[in-house]
Amino acid sequence: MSEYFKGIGKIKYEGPQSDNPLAFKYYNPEEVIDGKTMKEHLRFAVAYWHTYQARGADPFGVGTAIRPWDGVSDPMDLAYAKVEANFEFCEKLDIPFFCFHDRDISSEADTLSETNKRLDKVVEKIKDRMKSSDVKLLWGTANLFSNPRFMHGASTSCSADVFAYAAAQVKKALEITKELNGQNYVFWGGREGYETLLNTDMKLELDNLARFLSMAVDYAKEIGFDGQFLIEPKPKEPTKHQYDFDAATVLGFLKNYGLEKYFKLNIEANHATLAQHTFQHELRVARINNALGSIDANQGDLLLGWDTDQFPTNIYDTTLAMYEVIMAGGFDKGGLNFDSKVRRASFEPEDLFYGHIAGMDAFARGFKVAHRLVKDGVYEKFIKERYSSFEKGIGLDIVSGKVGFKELEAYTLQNGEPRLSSGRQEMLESILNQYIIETK
Ligand code: XLS
Ligand code: NI
Ligand code: NI
Repeated sequence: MSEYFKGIGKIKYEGPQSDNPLAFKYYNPEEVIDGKTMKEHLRFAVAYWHTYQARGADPFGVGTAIRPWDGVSDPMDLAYAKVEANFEFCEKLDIPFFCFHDRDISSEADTLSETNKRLDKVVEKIKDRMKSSDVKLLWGTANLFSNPRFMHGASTSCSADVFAYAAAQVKKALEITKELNGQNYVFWGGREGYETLLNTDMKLELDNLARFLSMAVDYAKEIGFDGQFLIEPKPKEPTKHQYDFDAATVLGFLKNYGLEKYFKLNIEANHATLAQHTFQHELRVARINNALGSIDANQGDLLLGWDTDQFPTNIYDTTLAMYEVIMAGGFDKGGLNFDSKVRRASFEPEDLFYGHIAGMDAFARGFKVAHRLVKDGVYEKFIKERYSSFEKGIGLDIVSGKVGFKELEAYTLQNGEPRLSSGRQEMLESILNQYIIETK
């Protein structure tokens, strides 16, 4: 077996004092917190598409990346090389999971049946490599957006043949995800939306999207796939308007079609930014609806209107994200998938390591700060007190449904002007800073 990332050994935890850029400063995979190791709490995953497929191309220039598998031209040899590289990469970084689209692990051939044969061979190779490794599949998905046949969408295409093609592709993607013991299956509707309503039957498209998802639920039952289904909201890009706009929209859609018990959400930080929400907002919406499934860990740029998919380094964001995860009871089948890519000018293989180290340390640190905030009840105590008027008297009558407008008018006529207390936002923000700076 050849080594792909030569000259880079296993990345070790050396602590915050270390000046070795190829070491973890905060992510100590073996450190036990509340009975579980950090590795178990954070459940990091490598995104196949950004790490092994992307080459740094943008609309103004070709790829810049230098990769250890450059020069391998046969599509199967290239696919096998990337499988080897993936396991080596995850093992060197102590990352327990990876995620892929069907077309990341092997490229399309001339026909669907040839494509599926290629896929089977690569899946065999992955299965084989899994025997000697602890690295697992966090989730699989199908790429229903790159091929030109999906120009009008996949399950929301105007063409029934494209709908059928997409169904065939997801059927196979579900089978291989099951075969590889994937913990989840993700639906990200990149082209499930519209460019203009002038040519769009929105009602039919939404109904078809729901039909497609219920076919997936049925087929998963049929083959005994017990992974969690996840929908990944995104408001736009590549399509002008995407139906899975944000967490609240997706939850409303699922309820509308009676699908809510089969799906949870995969929340991506940069998609929250594009929907003009904070990452914390999207996670909170998911959490209070018992639908926080998994996270695509990256960060966007507030000055840019597209998915920059940068490695997450903002400790405030990672802290508040992990706060929501901890309050949701931690990850069950989900995890933190680095849907993140190195910048175009970070073109060397070792930049892939720096990117992941940066993201893992940022989330490890955020997790520790969030853990202290939750343990000390900093915000929960304040919030409980802030809403305490609903625990007694007229407030209790309101929440227990005992009173209506008439009773509330009578109460108010007698009670007079409400007495309020401060929201203390600045004080709470200052405490957040203190925890971020002081947490060891
Ligand atoms: C694109 C999405 C995509 C999904 C998987 O913006 O984030 O990468 O995570 O299809
Ligand atoms: Ni994503
Ligand atoms: Ni994205």
